[in-house]
Amino acid sequence: MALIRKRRLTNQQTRRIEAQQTRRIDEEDTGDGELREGLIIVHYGRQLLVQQIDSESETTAEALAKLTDPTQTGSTEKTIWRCHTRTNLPMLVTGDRVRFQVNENTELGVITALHPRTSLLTRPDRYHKVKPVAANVDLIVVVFAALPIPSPLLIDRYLVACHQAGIPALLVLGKSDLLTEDDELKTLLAEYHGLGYDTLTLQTDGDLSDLIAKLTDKTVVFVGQSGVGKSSLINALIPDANLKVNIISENSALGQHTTTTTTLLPLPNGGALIDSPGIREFGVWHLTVDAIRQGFIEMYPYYGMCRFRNCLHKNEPGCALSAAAAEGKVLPRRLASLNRLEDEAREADKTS
Ligand SMILES: Nc1nc2c(ncn2[C@@H]2O[C@H](COP(=O)(O)OP(=O)(O)O)[C@@H](O)[C@H]2O)c(=O)[nH]1
Ligand SMILES: [Mg+2]
Ligand SMILES: [Zn+2]
Repeated sequence: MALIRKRRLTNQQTRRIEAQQTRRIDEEDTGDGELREGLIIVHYGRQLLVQQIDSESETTAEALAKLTDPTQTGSTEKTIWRCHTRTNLPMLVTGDRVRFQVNENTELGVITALHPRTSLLTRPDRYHKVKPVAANVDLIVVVFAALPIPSPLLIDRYLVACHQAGIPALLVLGKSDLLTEDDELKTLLAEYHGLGYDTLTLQTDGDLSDLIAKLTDKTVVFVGQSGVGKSSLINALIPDANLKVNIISENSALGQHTTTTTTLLPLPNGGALIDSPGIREFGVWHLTVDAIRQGFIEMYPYYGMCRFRNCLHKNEPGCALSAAAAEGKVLPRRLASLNRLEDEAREADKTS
């Protein structure tokens, strides 16, 4: 992803950016030895753990593939460093790619540069300010299941949030052992597939090879209602995932905060998983009307086609969206979702 983005820059732009970064590093040079390339694998507040990698040009998956599992005992070389960050950098998060230096005496690192991000996941903090939680994620796995009973509206919300973040979604219908022959959830999943979303049906103790194939070499997060089976799936993909998170946190003396850290773990077949309670809250907060419209991709041909500019698409005369729903060109359920989310957004704007 980083490479693709770079190619879009002109050579001149690239040189200018490199010059800026180099200058910043010269200024910040702590005199603590070589410049290293890194991947942030844990962040908790201002404390960060950085996995040293070979080069800036590698993808995160390529970089991780070369490393021995840091949680395996017997690995001799130290490759994970506890770091703090320069105050002139933006708030850094798990998944970020950085340049850093290590003080050989204290074994503490200083992050001196942040490489361009391909994506950034955010969530509101307790003061309703937007807070970054993970960077460079390239796939969001939205999990739902027969139990707890899913809300299609919630799935639509997640999809809007994925669009807003500019990250593709994979819709997973889990706990397939609970599905009946002609389960309406199968129809629901097929509808999303029909809209162009990638979908998968599975059960945690079943064949996960299709899921593994879709995650390979990507940096992914799992989102979805509590109880749908995210942790179970994560543990099936990464044996002892919880234990590994604990080991990494304890090694860094962040142990007491394990439950609130955001951690990156390598996927055994390539790629990485970023997880935290904060990430699981992704997509459930206030969305803007603009983001909501953009998140309903099948409605694009009808936006702006209604007779009245301020049409609310609730059966006003000449409403292009209502007509499309009546003619079966869009799903009435999705139009209802769109209206409901827009109402909610307008209501929130009024009260805030
Ligand atoms: N029937 C069934 N239950 C599952 C499956 N996967 C997980 N569960 C159960 O669903 C419950 C919630 O799972 P958990 O992984 O904690 O969900 P999370 O809250 O999304 O992390 C647990 O009791 C799991 O044992 C599955 O494939 N089928
Ligand atoms: Mg869980
Ligand atoms: Zn309309």
